[in-house]
Amino acid sequence: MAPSLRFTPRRTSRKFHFILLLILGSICVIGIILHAQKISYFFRPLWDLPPPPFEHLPHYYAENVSMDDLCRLHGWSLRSEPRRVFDAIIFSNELDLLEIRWKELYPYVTKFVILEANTTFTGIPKPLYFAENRTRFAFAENKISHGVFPGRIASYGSHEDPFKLEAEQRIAMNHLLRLAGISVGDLLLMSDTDEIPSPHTVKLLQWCDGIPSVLHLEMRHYLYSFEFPVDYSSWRATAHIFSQWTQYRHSRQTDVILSDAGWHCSFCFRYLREFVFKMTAYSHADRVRRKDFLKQSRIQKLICQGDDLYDMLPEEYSFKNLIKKMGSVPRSASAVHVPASLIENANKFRFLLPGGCYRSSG
Ligand SMILES: *[C@@H]1O[C@H](CO)[C@@H](O)[C@H](O)[C@H]1NC(C)=O
Ligand SMILES: *[C@@H]1O[C@H](CO)[C@@H](O)[C@H](O)[C@H]1NC(C)=O
Ligand SMILES: CC(=O)N[C@H]1CO[C@H](CO)[C@@H](O)[C@@H]1O
Repeated sequence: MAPSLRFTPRRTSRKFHFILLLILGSICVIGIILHAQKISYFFRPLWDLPPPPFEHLPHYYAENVSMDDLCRLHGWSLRSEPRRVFDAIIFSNELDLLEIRWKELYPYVTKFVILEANTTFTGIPKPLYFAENRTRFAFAENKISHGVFPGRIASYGSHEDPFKLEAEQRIAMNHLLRLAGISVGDLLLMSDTDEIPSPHTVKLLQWCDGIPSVLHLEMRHYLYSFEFPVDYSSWRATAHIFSQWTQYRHSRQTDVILSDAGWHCSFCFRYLREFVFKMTAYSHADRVRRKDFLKQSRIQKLICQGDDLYDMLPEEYSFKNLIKKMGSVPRSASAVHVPASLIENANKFRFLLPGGCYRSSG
């Protein structure tokens, strides 16, 4: 109230404001330095331009329509004999989906080419899950071509460049494909284990002449199981007519995509410990902050709600996807357009079907 009191601190107050600004400014700078990675990640949508849109090829299919008619509907023509098919994957730990995939594609595939590394992309040692469980895949043994990629262990505190290791694995895959006997004109499928082309799609591509030499495969995207269909956003899988210049890749390669060509089941694991492995495989143990996020009971709850594990996911998931997938995925009671090998083995794969969201810790 007293005017004299209000007056005297004026100068000191200016000085005080200046010092306060200085302190706040320094805190900001320190904060930015400490969290540079996170902040640049946050602004990634600004520098990570979206890919150009795809040209969607219509895809026709119904049971009992002849191959000749199907080829002609697509503007292609029937071959006198089918192309040989090579199915190439770089494997991590998705044993259940691998079984469904190989049972689904077995009749059409010449060689299942599978490469697995003994470290993760970030240089953490990992078991050779496929090699250790190979007897489970005896049904496909005559068609398996398996290779081990010798990874490097990153020393504590240092980080292997995941992009470099990934590039090396792709080169190893090119080599393994040649060892498996691929030749010019064969059909080569490049995808992750959990991106499963539908059998009729593979049959169409192996029986028709005139198909594009490189083609993306659009897949229905599911989360945790076939109970939670997300959308049709999966596009990374490709089919190639092999030439001497074909290189193994898992990125944008052409503008053409064949619609509704399979299933992409993300995080479709049987055991809670497999979720934890997937979530930590990309980061060093010392970088997994907020360990409580990995608690199995929390993961179980999110799975049954179709809710996103997004706050536990590794950094590779872009901001845009995070925003898009923030809501929970509505539950579906349909198990109709799903892999036949899943329905034929429904008891073994309950956890992938409607009502099967409870997982054991394993
Ligand atoms: C489909 O074809 C099979 C064998 O060619 C035949 O047994 C079956 O009756 C056909 N189904 C329909 C719906 O036409
Ligand atoms: C991976 O395999 C290579 C070659 O067999 C071996 O030299 C290396 O020690 C292995 N690394 C791990 C982490 O097991
Ligand atoms: C899912 C599964 O069968 N995993 C087995 C794979 O092989 C390892 C090592 O032999 C076993 O410990 C797992 O139980």
